[in-house]
Amino acid sequence: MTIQRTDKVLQVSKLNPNVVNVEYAVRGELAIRAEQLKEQLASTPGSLPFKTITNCNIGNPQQLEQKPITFFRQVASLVDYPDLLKPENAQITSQLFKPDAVDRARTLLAAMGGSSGAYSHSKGIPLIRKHVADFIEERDGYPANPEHIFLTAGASPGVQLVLQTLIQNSNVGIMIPIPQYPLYTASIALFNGKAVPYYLDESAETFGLDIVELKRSIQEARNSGVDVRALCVINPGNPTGQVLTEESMKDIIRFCHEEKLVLLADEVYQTNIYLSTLPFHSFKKVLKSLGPAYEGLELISFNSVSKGMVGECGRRGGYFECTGVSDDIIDMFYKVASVSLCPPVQGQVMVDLTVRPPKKGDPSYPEYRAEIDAIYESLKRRATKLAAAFNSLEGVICPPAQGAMYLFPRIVLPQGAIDAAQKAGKQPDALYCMEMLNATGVCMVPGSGFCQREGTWHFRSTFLPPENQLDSFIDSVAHFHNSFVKKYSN
Ligand code: DCS
Repeated sequence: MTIQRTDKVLQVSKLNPNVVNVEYAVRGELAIRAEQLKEQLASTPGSLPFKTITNCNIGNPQQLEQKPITFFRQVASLVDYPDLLKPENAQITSQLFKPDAVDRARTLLAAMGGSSGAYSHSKGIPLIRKHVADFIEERDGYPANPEHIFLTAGASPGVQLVLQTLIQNSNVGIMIPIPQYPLYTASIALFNGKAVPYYLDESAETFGLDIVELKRSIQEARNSGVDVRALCVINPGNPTGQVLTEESMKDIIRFCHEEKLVLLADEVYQTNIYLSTLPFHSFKKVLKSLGPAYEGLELISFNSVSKGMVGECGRRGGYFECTGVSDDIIDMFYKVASVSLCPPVQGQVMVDLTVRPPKKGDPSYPEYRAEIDAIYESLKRRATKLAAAFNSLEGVICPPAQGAMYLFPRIVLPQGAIDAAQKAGKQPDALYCMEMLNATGVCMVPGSGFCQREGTWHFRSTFLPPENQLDSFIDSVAHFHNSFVKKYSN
């Protein structure tokens, strides 16, 4: 006989309220509807006015046909199936894999004690952390210490580990950009801290970061009693795509120094840079260039294998580097990392490959270079083409992408749409995105999911749809937009 339980222990009203309060738009209402439509297309083909779902809601390049980098996957397969490295398989292996892939796999296997199925050190495999430190040194021209580097399962758990440790109580404030990537609002809510918004200055050209606004924001928060402890900067920006100048980064560092803030630098898009006039500078390099006066500043920088030209989001690899952070704090991070045992070893392998790709003269270099360059050039072309297409729509202003993987156009919605949204209990840009999804199969994220200045509406689209599908993608979005404006203007 089964016992009927009428009063479940697990009820929303009895859960951790911080969990209940979390919102995460890139995987929210729109993404859920997109999944339903995908299932409908599979079970009842022809039942919808489109044939496929195009997921522009998330920066997930390989979901949209981007090919993995051959060398990376070769090493990953050899590491996962080391029988291929046995002498009796040498002939097959040499037909399929270049010698540098075989060498790298052997080195990595030795560094992980022989199997990718074993737990590693909780901060990540020491050799890979050493390679990350070498990469940072070469990138910035300043030394990096492997003991100050933590490998993580993508940048997200790194950000969460740091926020969780930093948020001492519910009065601790973390400054975040608005618009922001919702990892920040969601994690701050989860750990019961206070998000302290600073607004990026939107123009037709870009989203600027202004020190006057940082001062306003911290002043306002402190006046209302919030204990502001850290400033988060996303550079290049998500969803806003701006790239900071070195001057502006120096101002931010000085601001953090004066205000006694930890600087959290989210640099996951550091190779997604599209203008030669706006190169990427790491906060670590700019901080070091300012000399001993700023030595004391605490900086934590994040990177990931999910972005760039690598796009290996599903492998879950990333790292963070601590600069100017005391050893006892690093020990606390280590303790928390140990609770999750270790980051995925496959993700760590991807970090190794990302920071130590084939070099000129290596057998795999020509193919590697060609693949990276092709992805980069294509991303740049798609960014430009899509921004132009958005700008040609009535009531839409779209700054070009200086970096990252997204466009974040501002949209002026007809009053009819705003009224209809209010009636449906939705944000107007959420209504726009939902109607777009239902009409075209294109899934974007409304600006309200990233927060935005009150009274403005946006949507975020990746520019990741394959290049050969971009024209039809643009046509269907433009067709939808015109019908939407017409429908709600009457
Ligand atoms: N930081 C920023 C600014 C991001 O955009 C993302 C992912 C992350 C961190 C975390 O990525 P990983 O954990 O995979 O390293 N961006 C999400 C987005 O906006 N679309 O796709 C995922």
